[in-house]
Amino acid sequence: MEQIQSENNFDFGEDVESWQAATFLYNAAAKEVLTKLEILNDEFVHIHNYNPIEHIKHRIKTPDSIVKKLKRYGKEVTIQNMVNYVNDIAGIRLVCSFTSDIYKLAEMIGRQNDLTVVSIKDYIRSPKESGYKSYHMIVSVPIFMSDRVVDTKVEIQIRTIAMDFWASLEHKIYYKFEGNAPESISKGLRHCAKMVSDLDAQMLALNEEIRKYQ
Ligand code: 0O2
Repeated sequence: MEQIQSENNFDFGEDVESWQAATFLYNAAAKEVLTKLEILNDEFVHIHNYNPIEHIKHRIKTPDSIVKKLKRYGKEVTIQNMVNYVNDIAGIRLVCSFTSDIYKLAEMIGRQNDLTVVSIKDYIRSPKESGYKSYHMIVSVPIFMSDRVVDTKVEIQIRTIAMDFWASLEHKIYYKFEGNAPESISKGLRHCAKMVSDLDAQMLALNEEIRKYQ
């Protein structure tokens, strides 16, 4: 078998077949990481009788969204630039009940020997000005093909149900107003973000109290 290559130095070329090769890799990487996360969740249930993941969503970024992102970065729209600069082509979202689950999961993911954590953005400890909270990890996973191994990136977003609810609405509003929502709406969102943080903190405290009785 050929040596390991990273997706960045894997030659994709610039035709339809190259696009198919790239999407094949991202689909494979998403499947690989999804299976890993499901196994981690099952193991956790087996040992602790507790489910840290409420549900999992995944998607492959649409070509339209990839092009928008490359333009936002001021990059020429090429397959090689997409691979080099767009880190969230394969995206997995883990939705949990409690903030503490987020850090448990992040730690478990970080301990996996066959995944490399490329970067972390903790928008929970440092929320965005809009109020956005979520924990983002870019991991790289080796995809074993018949003649070579290619390390491929996957973005894992981890957040609570409440954070996810907020982010879905904010995402819709962001796109509706193309990033220029009226101040009353932005203010309303910041107010809701505060309520989401309070709700998460109170639910966590309640859950910890309940656990003392078990
Ligand atoms: P879409 O339309 O959801 O795909 P960088 O790593 O700094 O070059 P990037 O990739 O924007 O830039 O990193 P980041 O901040 O980790 O964001 C990755 C994704 O997280 C975004 O992808 C969004 O899906 C989500 N996200 C980030 N910030 C916000 C936010 O303020 N509100 C909401 N609702 N989602 C957010 P895209 O490609 O920007 O968007």
